[in-house]
Amino acid sequence: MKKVITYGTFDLLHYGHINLLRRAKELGDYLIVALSTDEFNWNEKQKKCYFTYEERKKLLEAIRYVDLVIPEENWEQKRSDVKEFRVDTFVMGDDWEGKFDFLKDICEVVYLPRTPDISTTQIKTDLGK
Ligand code: C2G
Repeated sequence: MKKVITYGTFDLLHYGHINLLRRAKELGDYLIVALSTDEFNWNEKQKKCYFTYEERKKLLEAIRYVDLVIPEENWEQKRSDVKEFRVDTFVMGDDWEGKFDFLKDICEVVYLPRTPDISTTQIKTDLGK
């Protein structure tokens, strides 16, 4: 069974996220999503999520492409996650191009093109108008 992992905040879930998850799942048989906790988002990414971790987790678990959701609590856990879950392929959108190449000694690293013209920031901006 080929296992794939990806990481993210996935707040205000939108079709760009779904496109990423669908393509990530197409690279294997089992997709793990490491979901950024509220603390990690605020302390490390200065992101204040609209939905809590538990709410975002429920949304992701309802997606047909997602097999398991685990918490992302720090930047350093990727290597141990890949080893612990015996992951074959690490996937991120290409806004992260090159940033996780250090994992190439233990798994395949794939950067997928982002879906254009959609982002949580844009949604918040548009709704604020
Ligand atoms: N994404 C995409 N197209 C968009 C928006 C997002 O393909 N229009 C992808 C991103 O490239 C990322 C995933 O969807 O791979 C989740 O996006 P975010 O929730 O913004 O994740 P991010 O804050 O980049 O967190 O340790 C890694 C970080 O947790 C990544």
